Amino acid sequence: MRTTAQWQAADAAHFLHPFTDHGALARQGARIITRADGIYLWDSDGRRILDAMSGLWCVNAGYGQRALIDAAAKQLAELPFYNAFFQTATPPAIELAELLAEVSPPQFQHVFFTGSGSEGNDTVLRMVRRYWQLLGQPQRQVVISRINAYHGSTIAGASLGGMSAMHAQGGLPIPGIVHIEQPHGWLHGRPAGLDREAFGLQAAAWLEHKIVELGADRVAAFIGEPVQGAGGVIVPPASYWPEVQRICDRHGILLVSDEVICGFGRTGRWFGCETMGARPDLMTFAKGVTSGYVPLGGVLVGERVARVLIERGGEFAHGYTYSGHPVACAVGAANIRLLRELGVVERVHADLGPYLAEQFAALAAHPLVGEAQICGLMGALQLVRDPASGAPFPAELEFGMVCRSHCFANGLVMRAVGDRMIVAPPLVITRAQIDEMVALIRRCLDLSLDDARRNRWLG
Ligand code: PXG
Repeated sequence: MRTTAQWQAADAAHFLHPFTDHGALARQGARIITRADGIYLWDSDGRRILDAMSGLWCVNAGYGQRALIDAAAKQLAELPFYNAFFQTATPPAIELAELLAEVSPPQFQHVFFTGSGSEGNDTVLRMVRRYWQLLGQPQRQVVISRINAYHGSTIAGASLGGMSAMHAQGGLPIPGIVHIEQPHGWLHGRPAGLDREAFGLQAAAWLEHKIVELGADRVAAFIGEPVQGAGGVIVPPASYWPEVQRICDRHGILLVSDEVICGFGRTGRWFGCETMGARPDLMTFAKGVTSGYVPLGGVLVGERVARVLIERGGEFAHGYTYSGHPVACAVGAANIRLLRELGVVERVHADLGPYLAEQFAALAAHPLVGEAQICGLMGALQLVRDPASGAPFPAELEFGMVCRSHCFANGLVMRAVGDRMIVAPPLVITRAQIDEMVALIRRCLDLSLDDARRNRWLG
């Protein structure tokens, strides 16, 4: 086995990482993760780390699940690959399609498989435009999305997403994609005189304004994450999604729920749209479908769209080599069965989610925390200079990164999105492990507060 320094040198010499400043990486050296079990990781120096991010929001069933490992090994030995083109199928892809229809809301009976969430959203863009073309309304091309949304990193995914730093690198978004503001009350300064639910209705109305401005007959679909994940776990007011649904219905526009993070139990239901009270026509999924053990994504296609594609569509000229990959689908099927057997989704809903919410409510009293939000087992702490006024730290301090460094040093993985500290632990976490996680978070907040005091950064 190589030493950590040897791994780091080889890494810096050859491996271009995603979303990484390679100058900084080469100077500091990558953290090398070598194994995992349950909710814990171990690095190449043998240090144990509590993975409060489920890898990258995906290891819903936790690490080391025998059922998933065995499903992959068995399928690799039996049939490691065959495609789903040219009127062919493999048993794992059929079984997973069947299981997905069972666990998703009743309008979903069909699935299109991809290799990732980004590819899933490319499929969404192709599919919604094809749908309207088949209905004789080819001018319905525009997809409305939201600022700060994350829908992936392919050309279509990054265009649908609302990340300005991504748009700035490479002339995005592509034509036909427009963005409205997100339902982020904190960012919008909790508009004076509006309570949370009234703000949710106002934020939904921004969608209707955009539809009217564009002309409804040009709009194909609206896409959104039930809870914006990579954008900082922005939990919308309860009034938001039902109102978005009404607006889409009123204008005949397709509603797409990007469930790549929220799917497979994260919010305490199988899909985030169920928690949020929406009835989408399409759902993008990835990550939690296999608990991240192997790459797999796809689009659940509601009957409104599926019937048109199947009955009037002829050939949909779209697909990927790995659409319905048998090993990925075998792991996906084993994962859904395991989540069911363990009753994971129900436990997040009835026990773990409310328990984490209680703990986060207590953290909200910490002198650095301006806002604490939880939905199921995803949560955010907004760090501020002054909780009373909500005054933020100056952006150039990158205070979230200060806190994140303390997390790393103390054996905890949290994500920093600006000054929002994020958790999304594996759904198999126990109450005792939530206590351990929250104690670590509190310690890291205290250490960050010491830094802020020492450097006179507080308001
Ligand atoms: N939609 C959503 C809602 C996502 O969160 C994708 C699509 C794209 O999936 P793939 O499988 O193509 O990556 C995602 C991915 C972060 C982070 O830092 C989040 C994601 C990916 C990478 C980093 O929070 N989400």
